Amino acid sequence: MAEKGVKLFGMWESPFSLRAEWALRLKGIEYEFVDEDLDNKSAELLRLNPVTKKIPVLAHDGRPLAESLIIIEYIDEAWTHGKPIMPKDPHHRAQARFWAKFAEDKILAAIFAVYCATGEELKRAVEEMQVELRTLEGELEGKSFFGGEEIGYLDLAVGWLALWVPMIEELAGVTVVNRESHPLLLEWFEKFLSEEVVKGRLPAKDRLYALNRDRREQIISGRLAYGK
Ligand SMILES: N[C@@H](CCC(=O)N[C@@H](CS)C(=O)NCC(=O)O)C(=O)O
Repeated sequence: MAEKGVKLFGMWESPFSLRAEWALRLKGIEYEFVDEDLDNKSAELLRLNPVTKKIPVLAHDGRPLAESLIIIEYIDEAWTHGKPIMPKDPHHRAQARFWAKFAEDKILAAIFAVYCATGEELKRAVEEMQVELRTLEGELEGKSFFGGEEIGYLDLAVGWLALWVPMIEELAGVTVVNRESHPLLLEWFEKFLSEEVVKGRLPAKDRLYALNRDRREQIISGRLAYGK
C-alpha cells in the first residue's frame, strides 16, 4: 500500500528544494524532509523520479511529482485551505508563470555566469546579471511582494535570490545590487527573508557559503564541470 502523508525529497541548500518547502510551510502542511546526497541518491528517489532523477520530488500519499514550480502549483491546488499561493485572476496567474520562467531561463543563467567567472569575464557577467535583475525588479513596482501585499507563487519561485545574490557577491568579491541600482529588490530581499515561513527554513549561512565557496573554486579551477 502507498505510504500515507507528505514526503519531500530535497537537499538542504537547493533553491529548488527550498521553494517547495516554503510552499508547504505557507500552507501549514506537515511533511517529512529527506535530505538527499546527490552523489549517492536514495533508491526511493530514483524510484519516484526515474525520468530526471533530480530533487525536489514531492510524494503525496505515495504519489510522486517532480519539478519545483509544478510542485508549488500542486501544493496550492491540493490543499485549498490556508493562504492561496497562485493569483486568483487568470491573467495575473499567467503573468506570474511568465516571470517565473523568465527567472529560470535568464536569471539563473546570469547568476551562474557570475558564479563561475573571474577577471574581465566576471565584470561582464555582473553587468548582465544587473540588467536581468532590473527587469525582474520592475514587477515589484507599487507592491510589497511579487504576489501583491502577501507572499505568493513568484515570491517563492525567485525567493532563492535573496540568499544567493548576497552570497555570490561575497564569494566573487563583487557588488551586483545596491540601494541605488536595485532599491525595490533589496527591500524585497529583506521582507522575504523575514517572513515567518521563510525564516523558519533557511540554510545555515556558514554552511551554505562554505559549500559554495568550495564548489566555485572547483569550477573555476576546472576540477568540477559547470552546473554539477
Ligand atoms: N528544474 C528543476 C531543477 C532541479 C535540479 O536541478 N535539482 C538538482 C539539485 S539543485 C539535482 O537534483 N541535481 C542532481 C542531478 O542532476 O543529478 C526543478 O525546478 O525542480
